[in-house]
Amino acid sequence: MSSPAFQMDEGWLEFHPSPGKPGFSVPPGSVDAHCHVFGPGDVFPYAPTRKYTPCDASKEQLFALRDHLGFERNVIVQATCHGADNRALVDAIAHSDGKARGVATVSRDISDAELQQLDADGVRGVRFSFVKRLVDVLPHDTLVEMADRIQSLGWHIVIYVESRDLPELGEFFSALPGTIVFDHMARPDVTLSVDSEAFEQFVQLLHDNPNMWAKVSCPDRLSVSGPPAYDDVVPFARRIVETFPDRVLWGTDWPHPNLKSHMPDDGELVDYIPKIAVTETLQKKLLVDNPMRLYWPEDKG
Ligand code: 0GY
Repeated sequence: MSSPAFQMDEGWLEFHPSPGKPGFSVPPGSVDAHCHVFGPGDVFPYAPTRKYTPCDASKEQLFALRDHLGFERNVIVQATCHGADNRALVDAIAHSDGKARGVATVSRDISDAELQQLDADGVRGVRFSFVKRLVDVLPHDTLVEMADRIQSLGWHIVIYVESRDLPELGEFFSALPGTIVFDHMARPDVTLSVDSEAFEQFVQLLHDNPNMWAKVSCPDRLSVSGPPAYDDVVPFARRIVETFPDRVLWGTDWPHPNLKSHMPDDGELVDYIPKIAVTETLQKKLLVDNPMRLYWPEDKG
């Protein structure tokens, strides 16, 4: 559904209305470390510069999904349809009873006082998209400047980029200070082999830069073989989880913006987790220890 103020894009796929209960029980304290809220547009308007108009996807619906899937916390990531207006994100965190943290998008002219306010609001990182269909201008200069400015806050950087652009951008990312997290394993082409040069390059980038992390999220976005198994993505995610067990995060990506082929059942996405993190130790690192270290360091025993 969209608000009266905004008409969602024609052909927009809405999130699953009644996801199944996962067969896999996530460990206690699990964090869904990549999800979004959209609007509602009549309360938190979508950005004039947006590249898509989604259906509304509220904080209440997100928190209901969290509980249904057995997660305890969310990391809400600012979606490009809200531009650098983080009000919907901040509002969701404020109503989460401390169970949500956020990754914001900021413009270059943000003041130090505004950054500090976002920190007080529960933001712990800034996101930059290098995916050309989602942004007008690639954010090189802002990213360099912001990377320095956020160090004193202890924040990290989230980068959304596609693997085909990594050869050009890898060196640039390697020069950035602090923790860098890549969304969706930098979107590998899963029709290539897991040992292909393209994926090797991503593995090497993480290997060479111990400050770099990866989200092993979004099989639904990367898969060609499709749901519910997403078998073609498994070797890629599994390799990253097993090679860098202390630097991986997982998230539902609810409400799944811009999907074209199908809308995943979020319960089935949870059932994908034990295929990529095959031991209890790996599952706990992926779902609890790593996100807690990055987003709730004060709560880590
Ligand atoms: C995602 C993926 C997408 C969109 C966004 O912020 C966004 O608009 O992230 C996408 O279209 O691939 O991570 O949710």
